[in-house]
Amino acid sequence: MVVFGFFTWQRVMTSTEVKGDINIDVTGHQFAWEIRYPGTDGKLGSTNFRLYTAANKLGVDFKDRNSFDDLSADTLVLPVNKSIRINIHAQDVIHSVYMPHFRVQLNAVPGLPTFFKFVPTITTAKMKMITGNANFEYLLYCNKICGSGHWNMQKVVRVVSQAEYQDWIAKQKPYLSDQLRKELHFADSKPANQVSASNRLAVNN
Ligand SMILES: [Cu+2]
Repeated sequence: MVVFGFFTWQRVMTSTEVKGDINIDVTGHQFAWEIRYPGTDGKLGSTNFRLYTAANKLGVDFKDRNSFDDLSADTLVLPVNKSIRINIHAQDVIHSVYMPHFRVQLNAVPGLPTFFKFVPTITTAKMKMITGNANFEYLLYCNKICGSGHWNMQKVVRVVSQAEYQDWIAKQKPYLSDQLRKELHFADSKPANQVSASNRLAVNN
């Protein structure tokens, strides 16, 4: 059973059918999920737990240029029929990403990033019609009893059309907040995209 299980798991996890058009980081900590989307480059910047501060909760490394346009989101919004790759991280204890409607559940283990790829095929709006429940929402829970605030680890997951997704993503806040910019001693008056790459590295060093 272990051998069959191993090969089945390998097949699921290395499947090329689901490419992962959109890479999203979901990080669990006591007691919330943090969601990070890539910016227009489609790439998430790397992270390093040593860089963790109050303003840089995920320890995003700004020596990696891919980090500069990353976005912070409060809701997991997914375009319908696109392949999604959820990168799963934990910062303190073991949490578990659990999205029952999508049959997705995977542990979030500190120091051991995992991922799951899937394609949402039914929008939230359509599910409202199918279920006859005008308040229907897909949800992301934590499925590990990870502490006293465990019950609070819940996020809304919204599956929308491509157009709605574009609209939504354009409104999300940059992960590189004003506070974080100050912490990293980036030039206060200029947005990151106007600071040259060499400057960015220089001020970061
Ligand atoms: Cu948890």
